[in-house]
Amino acid sequence: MSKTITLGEFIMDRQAAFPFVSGQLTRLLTDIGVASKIVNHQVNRAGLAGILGESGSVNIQDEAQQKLDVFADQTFMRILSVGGSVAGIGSEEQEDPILCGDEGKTGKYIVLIDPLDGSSNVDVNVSIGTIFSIQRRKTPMGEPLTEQDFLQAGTHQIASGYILYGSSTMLVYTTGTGVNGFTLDPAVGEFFLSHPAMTFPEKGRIYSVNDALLDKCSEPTRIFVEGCRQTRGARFRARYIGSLVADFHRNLIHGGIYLYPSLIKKPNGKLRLLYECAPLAFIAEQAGGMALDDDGRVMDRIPTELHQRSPYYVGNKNLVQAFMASQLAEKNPAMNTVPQREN
Ligand code: AHM
Ligand code: MG
Repeated sequence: MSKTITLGEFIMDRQAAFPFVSGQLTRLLTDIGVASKIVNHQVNRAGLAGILGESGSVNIQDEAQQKLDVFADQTFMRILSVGGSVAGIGSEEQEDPILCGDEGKTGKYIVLIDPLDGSSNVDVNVSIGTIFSIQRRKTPMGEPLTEQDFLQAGTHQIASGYILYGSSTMLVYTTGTGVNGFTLDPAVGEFFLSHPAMTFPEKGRIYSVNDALLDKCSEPTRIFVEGCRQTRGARFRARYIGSLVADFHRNLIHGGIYLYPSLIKKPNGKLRLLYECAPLAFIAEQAGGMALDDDGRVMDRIPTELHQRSPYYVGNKNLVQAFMASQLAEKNPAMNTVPQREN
Protein backbone atom coordinates (compact mmCIF):
# COMPACT_ATOMS: atom_id res chain seq x y z
CA MET A 1 0.00 0.00 0.00
CA SER A 2 1.40 3.42 -0.92
CA LYS A 3 2.02 5.91 1.87
CA THR A 4 -0.68 8.52 2.42
CA ILE A 5 0.50 12.12 2.52
CA THR A 6 -1.32 14.70 4.59
CA LEU A 7 -1.63 18.35 3.58
CA GLY A 8 0.65 19.29 6.50
CA GLU A 9 3.36 16.83 5.43
CA PHE A 10 3.11 17.98 1.84
CA ILE A 11 3.47 21.66 2.73
CA MET A 12 6.48 20.91 4.95
CA ASP A 13 8.12 18.74 2.27
CA ARG A 14 7.68 21.47 -0.32
CA GLN A 15 9.19 24.05 2.00
CA ALA A 16 12.19 21.82 2.63
CA ALA A 17 12.92 22.03 -1.11
CA PHE A 18 13.43 25.82 -0.73
CA PRO A 19 16.03 26.19 2.03
CA PHE A 20 15.92 30.00 2.07
CA VAL A 21 12.23 30.46 2.70
CA SER A 22 11.05 31.16 6.20
CA GLY A 23 8.30 29.05 7.74
CA GLN A 24 5.73 31.84 7.31
CA LEU A 25 4.16 30.56 4.11
CA THR A 26 3.99 27.07 5.59
CA ARG A 27 2.22 28.50 8.61
CA LEU A 28 -0.16 30.49 6.43
CA LEU A 29 -1.13 27.57 4.21
CA THR A 30 -1.58 25.40 7.28
CA ASP A 31 -3.85 28.05 8.83
CA ILE A 32 -5.96 28.15 5.64
CA GLY A 33 -6.36 24.37 5.94
CA VAL A 34 -7.46 24.71 9.58
CA ALA A 35 -9.95 27.52 8.84
CA SER A 36 -11.40 25.56 5.94
CA LYS A 37 -12.08 22.57 8.20
CA ILE A 38 -14.04 24.79 10.58
CA VAL A 39 -16.03 26.29 7.71
CA ASN A 40 -16.57 22.82 6.25
CA HIS A 41 -17.97 21.60 9.54
CA GLN A 42 -20.41 24.50 9.65
CA VAL A 43 -21.37 24.05 5.97
CA ASN A 44 -22.18 20.40 6.66
CA ARG A 45 -24.41 21.15 9.61
CA ALA A 46 -25.90 24.38 8.27
CA GLY A 47 -29.41 23.02 7.99
CA LEU A 48 -29.31 21.68 11.54
CA ALA A 49 -27.66 24.70 13.09
CA GLY A 50 -30.26 27.07 11.66
CA ILE A 51 -27.71 29.26 9.96
CA LEU A 52 -29.05 28.97 6.45
CA GLY A 53 -30.67 32.00 4.93
CA GLU A 54 -29.77 35.64 4.80
CA SER A 55 -28.11 37.33 7.73
CA GLY A 56 -29.97 40.59 7.15
CA SER A 57 -26.84 42.54 6.22
CA VAL A 58 -25.49 43.49 2.80
CA ASN A 59 -21.86 43.39 1.69
CA ILE A 60 -19.89 45.98 -0.28
CA GLN A 61 -21.30 44.61 -3.55
CA ASP A 62 -24.83 45.42 -2.29
CA GLU A 63 -25.66 41.72 -2.16
CA ALA A 64 -27.53 40.14 0.70
CA GLN A 65 -25.05 38.22 2.87
CA GLN A 66 -25.90 34.67 3.76
CA LYS A 67 -25.30 33.68 7.35
CA LEU A 68 -22.68 31.21 6.22
CA ASP A 69 -20.95 34.02 4.27
CA VAL A 70 -20.55 35.90 7.51
CA PHE A 71 -19.41 32.82 9.41
CA ALA A 72 -16.85 31.89 6.75
CA ASP A 73 -15.56 35.45 6.56
CA GLN A 74 -15.18 35.74 10.33
CA THR A 75 -13.50 32.34 10.60
CA PHE A 76 -10.83 33.05 7.99
CA MET A 77 -10.24 36.57 9.42
CA ARG A 78 -9.91 35.26 12.96
CA ILE A 79 -7.46 32.48 12.12
CA LEU A 80 -5.36 34.25 9.50
CA SER A 81 -5.00 37.49 11.44
CA VAL A 82 -3.36 35.89 14.50
CA GLY A 83 -0.94 33.52 12.75
CA GLY A 84 1.83 36.13 12.46
CA SER A 85 2.49 35.64 8.75
CA VAL A 86 -0.27 37.89 7.36
CA ALA A 87 0.04 41.68 7.22
CA GLY A 88 -3.33 42.39 5.64
CA ILE A 89 -6.43 40.70 4.26
CA GLY A 90 -8.77 41.83 1.50
CA SER A 91 -12.09 40.00 1.65
CA GLU A 92 -14.95 40.03 -0.82
CA GLU A 93 -17.20 40.46 2.20
CA GLN A 94 -15.47 43.53 3.67
CA GLU A 95 -15.35 47.01 2.23
CA ASP A 96 -11.85 47.86 3.46
CA PRO A 97 -8.75 45.74 3.89
CA ILE A 98 -8.16 44.28 7.35
CA LEU A 99 -4.78 45.13 8.86
CA CYS A 100 -3.19 42.35 10.93
CA GLY A 101 0.05 42.23 13.00
CA ASP A 102 0.74 45.65 14.55
CA GLU A 103 -1.59 47.52 12.17
CA GLY A 104 -0.08 45.77 9.16
CA LYS A 105 3.52 46.63 10.00
CA THR A 106 4.51 43.01 10.52
CA GLY A 107 3.65 39.86 8.58
CA LYS A 108 5.12 39.07 5.22
CA TYR A 109 1.99 38.28 3.23
CA ILE A 110 -1.24 39.77 1.91
CA VAL A 111 -4.24 37.45 1.57
CA LEU A 112 -7.15 38.10 -0.79
CA ILE A 113 -10.12 35.87 -0.20
CA ASP A 114 -13.65 35.05 -1.27
CA PRO A 115 -14.63 33.26 1.95
CA LEU A 116 -17.77 31.61 0.56
CA ASP A 117 -18.14 31.56 -3.20
CA GLY A 118 -21.40 30.51 -4.79
CA SER A 119 -23.40 31.64 -1.79
CA SER A 120 -26.67 31.63 -3.74
CA ASN A 121 -26.33 27.83 -3.63
CA VAL A 122 -26.05 27.58 0.17
CA ASP A 123 -29.75 27.27 0.87
CA VAL A 124 -30.23 24.51 -1.67
CA ASN A 125 -27.45 22.14 -0.64
CA VAL A 126 -25.37 22.69 -3.75
CA SER A 127 -21.55 22.85 -3.78
CA ILE A 128 -19.88 26.07 -2.64
CA GLY A 129 -16.27 27.05 -2.05
CA THR A 130 -13.55 29.36 -0.75
CA ILE A 131 -10.97 30.99 -3.03
CA PHE A 132 -7.70 32.49 -1.78
CA SER A 133 -4.70 34.31 -3.17
CA ILE A 134 -1.41 35.06 -1.38
CA GLN A 135 0.90 37.92 -2.35
CA ARG A 136 4.09 39.18 -0.73
CA ARG A 137 3.76 42.66 0.82
CA LYS A 138 5.37 45.46 -1.19
CA THR A 139 6.02 47.97 1.57
CA PRO A 140 9.00 47.13 3.77
CA MET A 141 8.34 45.37 7.08
CA GLY A 142 7.80 47.83 9.88
CA GLU A 143 6.04 50.36 7.65
CA PRO A 144 2.25 50.67 7.38
CA LEU A 145 0.69 48.89 4.41
CA THR A 146 -0.50 51.00 1.50
CA GLU A 147 -3.16 50.40 -1.16
CA GLN A 148 -0.42 49.14 -3.48
CA ASP A 149 0.16 46.12 -1.26
CA PHE A 150 -3.34 44.94 -2.12
CA LEU A 151 -3.40 45.98 -5.78
CA GLN A 152 -0.81 43.65 -7.32
CA ALA A 153 -0.97 41.78 -10.61
CA GLY A 154 -1.82 38.07 -10.54
CA THR A 155 1.72 37.30 -11.71
CA HIS A 156 2.91 38.37 -8.24
CA GLN A 157 0.95 35.65 -6.49
CA ILE A 158 3.05 33.41 -4.26
CA ALA A 159 0.26 30.88 -3.91
CA SER A 160 -3.43 30.53 -4.65
CA GLY A 161 -6.06 27.89 -4.18
CA TYR A 162 -9.59 26.94 -3.39
CA ILE A 163 -11.58 24.73 -1.09
CA LEU A 164 -14.59 22.98 -2.57
CA TYR A 165 -17.32 22.00 -0.12
CA GLY A 166 -18.91 19.36 -2.33
CA SER A 167 -19.83 15.71 -2.16
CA SER A 168 -16.40 15.54 -0.56
CA THR A 169 -14.35 18.50 0.59
CA MET A 170 -11.20 19.26 -1.36
CA LEU A 171 -8.39 21.77 -1.02
CA VAL A 172 -6.54 22.49 -4.26
CA TYR A 173 -3.55 24.85 -4.36
CA THR A 174 -0.47 25.95 -6.22
CA THR A 175 2.72 27.72 -5.22
CA GLY A 176 3.80 27.98 -8.84
CA THR A 177 5.17 24.47 -9.24
CA GLY A 178 2.07 22.62 -10.39
CA VAL A 179 -1.31 22.04 -8.81
CA ASN A 180 -2.11 19.51 -6.11
CA GLY A 181 -5.46 18.48 -4.65
CA PHE A 182 -6.22 17.12 -1.17
CA THR A 183 -9.41 15.45 -0.01
CA LEU A 184 -10.68 15.82 3.54
CA ASP A 185 -11.25 12.57 5.39
CA PRO A 186 -14.02 13.64 7.77
CA ALA A 187 -13.40 10.64 10.05
CA VAL A 188 -9.94 11.90 11.02
CA GLY A 189 -10.32 15.58 10.12
CA GLU A 190 -7.28 15.53 7.85
CA PHE A 191 -6.68 16.51 4.21
CA PHE A 192 -4.87 13.77 2.24
CA LEU A 193 -3.14 14.14 -1.11
CA SER A 194 -5.63 12.61 -3.55
CA HIS A 195 -5.00 14.49 -6.81
CA PRO A 196 -1.23 15.01 -7.32
CA ALA A 197 -0.01 17.13 -10.25
CA MET A 198 -3.44 18.10 -11.56
CA THR A 199 -3.70 19.15 -15.21
CA PHE A 200 -6.59 19.87 -17.56
CA PRO A 201 -7.24 16.96 -19.93
CA GLU A 202 -5.82 17.65 -23.36
CA LYS A 203 -9.21 18.51 -24.88
CA GLY A 204 -12.22 19.95 -23.10
CA ARG A 205 -15.82 18.98 -23.80
CA ILE A 206 -17.77 21.16 -21.41
CA TYR A 207 -18.93 24.76 -21.68
CA SER A 208 -20.18 26.56 -18.60
CA VAL A 209 -22.06 29.82 -18.92
CA ASN A 210 -25.23 31.34 -17.53
CA ASP A 211 -27.47 30.93 -20.57
CA ALA A 212 -29.70 33.80 -19.48
CA LEU A 213 -26.82 36.23 -20.03
CA LEU A 214 -26.36 35.46 -23.70
CA ASP A 215 -28.72 38.09 -25.06
CA LYS A 216 -26.88 40.63 -22.90
CA CYS A 217 -23.35 39.85 -24.08
CA SER A 218 -21.39 40.65 -27.24
CA GLU A 219 -22.11 39.09 -30.62
CA PRO A 220 -18.81 37.13 -30.81
CA THR A 221 -19.40 35.58 -27.39
CA ARG A 222 -22.92 34.58 -28.44
CA ILE A 223 -21.56 33.07 -31.63
CA PHE A 224 -18.93 31.11 -29.69
CA VAL A 225 -21.54 29.63 -27.35
CA GLU A 226 -23.80 28.93 -30.30
CA GLY A 227 -20.87 27.04 -31.84
CA CYS A 228 -20.54 24.93 -28.67
CA ARG A 229 -24.25 24.16 -28.85
CA GLN A 230 -24.09 23.10 -32.47
CA THR A 231 -21.36 20.57 -31.85
CA ARG A 232 -22.80 19.51 -28.51
CA GLY A 233 -24.23 16.20 -29.67
CA ALA A 234 -20.84 14.98 -30.81
CA ARG A 235 -18.61 16.70 -28.41
CA PHE A 236 -19.90 19.37 -26.07
CA ARG A 237 -21.92 19.31 -22.90
CA ALA A 238 -23.39 22.32 -21.11
CA ARG A 239 -22.79 22.28 -17.35
CA TYR A 240 -23.39 25.28 -15.08
CA ILE A 241 -23.65 25.04 -11.30
CA GLY A 242 -23.48 28.75 -10.54
CA SER A 243 -20.66 28.25 -8.01
CA LEU A 244 -17.45 29.27 -9.72
CA VAL A 245 -15.29 26.96 -7.60
CA ALA A 246 -17.44 23.94 -8.43
CA ASP A 247 -17.71 24.79 -12.14
CA PHE A 248 -13.96 25.43 -12.34
CA HIS A 249 -13.09 22.23 -10.47
CA ARG A 250 -15.30 20.05 -12.66
CA ASN A 251 -13.81 21.60 -15.79
CA LEU A 252 -10.28 21.07 -14.45
CA ILE A 253 -11.01 17.37 -13.96
CA HIS A 254 -13.12 16.69 -17.06
CA GLY A 255 -11.98 19.50 -19.37
CA GLY A 256 -13.98 22.55 -20.33
CA ILE A 257 -14.34 26.31 -20.45
CA TYR A 258 -16.10 28.59 -17.95
CA LEU A 259 -17.32 31.97 -19.15
CA TYR A 260 -18.64 34.95 -17.21
CA PRO A 261 -18.62 37.48 -20.05
CA SER A 262 -18.68 41.24 -20.20
CA LEU A 263 -22.29 42.36 -20.56
CA ILE A 264 -23.63 45.29 -22.51
CA LYS A 265 -24.77 47.01 -19.33
CA LYS A 266 -21.98 45.57 -17.14
CA PRO A 267 -18.81 45.67 -19.22
CA ASN A 268 -16.78 44.21 -16.36
CA GLY A 269 -19.08 41.24 -15.89
CA LYS A 270 -19.68 40.02 -12.35
CA LEU A 271 -16.67 38.19 -10.96
CA ARG A 272 -14.01 39.88 -8.85
CA LEU A 273 -10.50 40.10 -10.22
CA LEU A 274 -8.64 39.75 -6.92
CA TYR A 275 -10.76 37.19 -5.11
CA GLU A 276 -11.94 34.96 -7.94
CA CYS A 277 -10.38 35.54 -11.37
CA ALA A 278 -6.66 35.95 -10.57
CA PRO A 279 -6.33 33.10 -8.04
CA LEU A 280 -8.10 30.61 -10.30
CA ALA A 281 -6.11 31.94 -13.29
CA PHE A 282 -2.90 31.00 -11.44
CA ILE A 283 -4.26 27.50 -10.84
CA ALA A 284 -5.48 27.22 -14.44
CA GLU A 285 -2.11 28.20 -15.90
CA GLN A 286 -0.25 25.89 -13.54
CA ALA A 287 -2.57 23.08 -14.68
CA GLY A 288 -1.84 23.75 -18.36
CA GLY A 289 -4.94 25.87 -18.97
CA MET A 290 -5.58 29.52 -19.74
CA ALA A 291 -7.49 32.47 -18.27
CA LEU A 292 -8.42 35.61 -20.17
CA ASP A 293 -10.45 38.76 -19.74
CA ASP A 294 -11.52 40.94 -22.69
CA ASP A 295 -8.02 42.38 -23.11
CA GLY A 296 -5.80 39.35 -22.64
CA ARG A 297 -4.16 37.39 -19.85
CA VAL A 298 -5.91 37.81 -16.49
CA MET A 299 -2.64 37.24 -14.60
CA ASP A 300 -1.15 40.40 -16.17
CA ARG A 301 -3.98 42.68 -15.10
CA ILE A 302 -2.94 45.31 -12.55
CA PRO A 303 -5.95 46.08 -10.35
CA THR A 304 -6.98 49.65 -9.66
CA GLU A 305 -9.59 48.80 -7.01
CA LEU A 306 -9.87 46.14 -4.34
CA HIS A 307 -13.34 44.98 -5.38
CA GLN A 308 -12.73 45.33 -9.12
CA ARG A 309 -14.79 43.10 -11.40
CA SER A 310 -13.58 41.43 -14.55
CA PRO A 311 -14.96 39.45 -17.49
CA TYR A 312 -13.62 35.91 -17.24
CA TYR A 313 -12.93 33.05 -19.64
CA VAL A 314 -11.00 30.17 -18.10
CA GLY A 315 -10.30 26.51 -18.75
CA ASN A 316 -8.71 24.24 -21.33
CA LYS A 317 -6.20 25.99 -23.53
CA ASN A 318 -7.78 24.77 -26.77
CA LEU A 319 -11.19 26.10 -25.79
CA VAL A 320 -9.98 29.42 -24.39
CA GLN A 321 -7.93 29.88 -27.56
CA ALA A 322 -11.03 29.11 -29.66
CA PHE A 323 -12.91 31.70 -27.62
CA MET A 324 -10.13 34.22 -28.23
CA ALA A 325 -10.31 33.49 -31.97
CA SER A 326 -14.06 34.18 -31.89
CA GLN A 327 -13.38 37.62 -30.42
CA LEU A 328 -10.75 38.38 -33.07
CA ALA A 329 -13.13 37.15 -35.77
CA GLU A 330 -15.34 40.15 -35.06
CA LYS A 331 -12.59 42.18 -36.70
CA ASN A 332 -12.06 39.52 -39.38
CA PRO A 333 -15.40 37.78 -40.17
CA ALA A 334 -13.68 35.30 -42.49
CA MET A 335 -12.23 33.48 -39.49
CA ASN A 336 -13.93 30.32 -38.34
CA THR A 337 -15.18 30.91 -34.79
CA VAL A 338 -17.07 27.71 -34.13
CA PRO A 339 -15.21 25.20 -31.92
CA GLN A 340 -14.03 22.38 -34.13
CA ARG A 341 -15.67 19.01 -34.00
CA GLU A 342 -13.38 16.12 -33.13
CA ASN A 343 -13.52 12.41 -33.74
P1 AHM B 1 -20.60 35.12 -5.04
O1 AHM B 1 -19.13 35.25 -4.75
O2 AHM B 1 -21.39 36.23 -4.45
O3 AHM B 1 -21.14 33.79 -4.70
O4 AHM B 1 -20.80 35.37 -6.65
C1 AHM B 1 -20.01 34.71 -7.57
C2 AHM B 1 -20.80 33.61 -8.22
C3 AHM B 1 -19.90 32.58 -8.84
O5 AHM B 1 -19.58 31.57 -7.92
C4 AHM B 1 -20.79 32.03 -9.91
O6 AHM B 1 -20.08 31.40 -10.92
C5 AHM B 1 -21.51 33.24 -10.38
O7 AHM B 1 -21.54 34.13 -9.27
C6 AHM B 1 -22.92 32.93 -10.78
O8 AHM B 1 -23.53 34.09 -11.20
P2 AHM B 1 -24.95 34.05 -11.97
O9 AHM B 1 -25.94 33.66 -10.96
O10 AHM B 1 -25.10 35.44 -12.49
O11 AHM B 1 -24.81 33.04 -13.08
MG1 MG C 1 -17.54 34.48 -5.24
